[in-house]
Amino acid sequence: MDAKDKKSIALFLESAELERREVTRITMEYPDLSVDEAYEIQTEIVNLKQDKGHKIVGPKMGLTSKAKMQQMGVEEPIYGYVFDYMVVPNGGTIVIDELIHPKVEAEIAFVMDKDLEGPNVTAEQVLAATRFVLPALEIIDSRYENFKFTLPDVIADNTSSSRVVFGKRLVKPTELELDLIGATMLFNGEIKALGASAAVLGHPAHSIAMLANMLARKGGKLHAGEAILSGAITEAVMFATGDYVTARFDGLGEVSFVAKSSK
Ligand code: OOG
Ligand code: MG
Repeated sequence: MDAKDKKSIALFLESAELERREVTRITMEYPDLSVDEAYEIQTEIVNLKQDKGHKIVGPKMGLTSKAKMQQMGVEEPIYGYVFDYMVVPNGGTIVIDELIHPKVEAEIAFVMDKDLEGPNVTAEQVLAATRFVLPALEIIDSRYENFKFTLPDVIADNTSSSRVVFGKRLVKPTELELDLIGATMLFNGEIKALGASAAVLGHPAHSIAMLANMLARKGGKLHAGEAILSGAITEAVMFATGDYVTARFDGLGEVSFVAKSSK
């Protein structure tokens, strides 16, 4: 696969996002697509978005729990990027017809005080470099038919990044047992999913350390001030117009949105 192919796949996936269209997964046409090539396609998508003036809010980790890896039929965590136009204010509206077949999951986000560069970054170093953690709801929306993909497919598709809602409570990581945070996700007051933060690679700081180390392979790093999603604590659940979605986290408060149709 040459650079031109990677650019055209990036355009194909980005237009699927912007036109809210599900598409056949790219490994149907390119069955030998490697993980490295998939990250190069992802980089092309990041370039396309930056060329349009969109800013990176932060990188995100995905597929960090056994449950998630099983749910999606893949074997290793992945990373992608969240952009400014994806952020919805806490309590705000997700316009459902802007999206294809969105799902929501509860996560803990980290904001770094200092840049952090791998390799060999540890969870302890992450905690020492963290300004605060905050609760989040991530809305993922695979551009692929039926939300079905292989590992290279989902990496190329910027790890299904679509929307994110951050909570308001900012807490120093040392004030919490960050691996023992219980979270519930409710739709219209009814529990739809629940979990504990240890689901995220044993400890969410471990996920952030792994991210720093994965980025280092490409000369990248975590930047001070970025809001970084550490990966889903709960399973991802489909929602529909009219749903009022809330996640409640032990020690971190709540975060919510309402799903509406533009019509
Ligand atoms: C990929 C994104 C997964 C997470 O937290 O696990 C993710 C997907 O499942 O579509 O964001
Ligand atoms: Mg996620």
